[in-house]
Amino acid sequence: MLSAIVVILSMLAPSSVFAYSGYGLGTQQNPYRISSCAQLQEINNNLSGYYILVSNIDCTDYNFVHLAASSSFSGTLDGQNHTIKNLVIDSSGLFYSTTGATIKNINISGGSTSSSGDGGSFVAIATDTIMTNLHSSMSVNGGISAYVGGIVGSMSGTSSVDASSFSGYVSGSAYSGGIVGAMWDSTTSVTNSFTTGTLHPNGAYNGLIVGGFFAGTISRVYTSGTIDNGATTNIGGIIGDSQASLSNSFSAANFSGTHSGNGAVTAYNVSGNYTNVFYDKYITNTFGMCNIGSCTGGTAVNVGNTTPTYFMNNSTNGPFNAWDFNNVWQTTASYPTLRNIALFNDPTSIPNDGDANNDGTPDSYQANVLSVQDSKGVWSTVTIPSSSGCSLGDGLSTSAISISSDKGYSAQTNLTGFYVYCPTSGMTVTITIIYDKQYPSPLLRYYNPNTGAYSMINGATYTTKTIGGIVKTTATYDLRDGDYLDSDGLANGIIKDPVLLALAPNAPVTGFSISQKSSLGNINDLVLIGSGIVLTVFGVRRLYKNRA
Ligand SMILES: [Ca+2]
Ligand SMILES: [Ca+2]
Repeated sequence: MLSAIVVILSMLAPSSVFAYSGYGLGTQQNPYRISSCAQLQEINNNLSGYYILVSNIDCTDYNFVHLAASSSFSGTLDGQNHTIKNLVIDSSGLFYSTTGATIKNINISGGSTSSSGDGGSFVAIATDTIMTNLHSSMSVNGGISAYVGGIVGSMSGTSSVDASSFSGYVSGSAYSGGIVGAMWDSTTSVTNSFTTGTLHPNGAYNGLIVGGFFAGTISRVYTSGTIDNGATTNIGGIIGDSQASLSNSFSAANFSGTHSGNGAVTAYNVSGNYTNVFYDKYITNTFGMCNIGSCTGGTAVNVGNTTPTYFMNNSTNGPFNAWDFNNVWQTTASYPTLRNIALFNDPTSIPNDGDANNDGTPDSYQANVLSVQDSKGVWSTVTIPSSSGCSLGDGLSTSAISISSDKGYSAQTNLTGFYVYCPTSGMTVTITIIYDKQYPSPLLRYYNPNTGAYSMINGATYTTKTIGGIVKTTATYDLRDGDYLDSDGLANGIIKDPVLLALAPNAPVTGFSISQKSSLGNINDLVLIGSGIVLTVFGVRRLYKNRA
């Protein structure tokens, strides 16, 4: 009897443990969708879940408490190239402890944390954790703590940092660094990463990439950052205490102020070895490659300021001959940068300078605002009330549907396919779509991808709004999860809605429609074909007019 009760309770447990405020089941297929600082904080409620950021997040005025304080995070946090702005964390970093976790594709802009032990923007203590495409300009104030890093404090097991950068401020005592405080195991690595930020050492054996390099691999890294406290000695441009392998890297560390007893590459070379390593002799204050211990395998360039641009706008000088400039790095007028950093930039073409719904907040910070450009070049901005708790996603490229013509109607736009993700099933959400110009007598049509049929959207209302000096048509209607406008037909928390704007029958034809069904799976493909037809028709008409 007792064992039966235990079995029943354990079956109930997974769904009753954590009621997430947004959409998601915490699986890779249905990850928890995070669009606010409060939801970021909710990671603490399920430390093995799969999480994604679905918009940028502004954490201004939110008192964030570091995650995974008492047990490790073992899940996945994928920022999907979104930024977390002004994240102020009580201590340690976003996560205190991670084991077997994956953290990727996140930019932390501004904000701060402090630590009284291991600390880092993302993780204080990382075990067997994969960290990729992470960037931070946070202030990580370790003060007199050891093992503080711009990205991560301590790394052990198979932990790795790849394709990441730090441009903030980090302070710590011994074994602190711009990317990592300390690397403990031979299976740890830091690759394809750089620092431009400031390291404020309050003790010895700090480096602008890694403080305590006790084991592991560092390759294809550089620093052009600043070490701003000359009162401490035994600071390295790249590494504080080196006991492992550094290759294909360079130091242009700026020792700001008066310094003595430091190393251009390494402070204390215990047993480190170096391959294809370079340092700017002039910028690094004419320090030797290492301060304590002998080291070989490094090349001094720009001696006496004779080649100040050796590392700039260049992809062939050593160590760049071992870097991937096709996929990972790109040259700039100055030092190289990572290609993935540009992925965090807002698209420049969103209407009204990125605030298409004209509420004063950049849409990139609003999961309830989504702009989609169809292949006619027409922008549709879908908005839902933020109070709904739902978030929007672009469904165009993932819908496996075919398109047929909307007979009797002339399409003014191509399909706008979007998904609404809601915290509970069966919700009704009010949709407002802002089109980028004014249309006379507009009608909103729903396309059913399952039957290929179009239908009128019942109860839709139309008005105009002037945004950025342009008069725009808007359409508003209610959408219920599982109802006739939801293409999946299920009350399941997701609403899939392909719609288009059309003119009534017999209205002047100013657009086009696709005249036959296709089995192609991607609307974009079809729409591109349609655009080609339109261009051809227009071209013929113009030619005809010119001749006439
Ligand atoms: Ca906005
Ligand atoms: Ca549904």
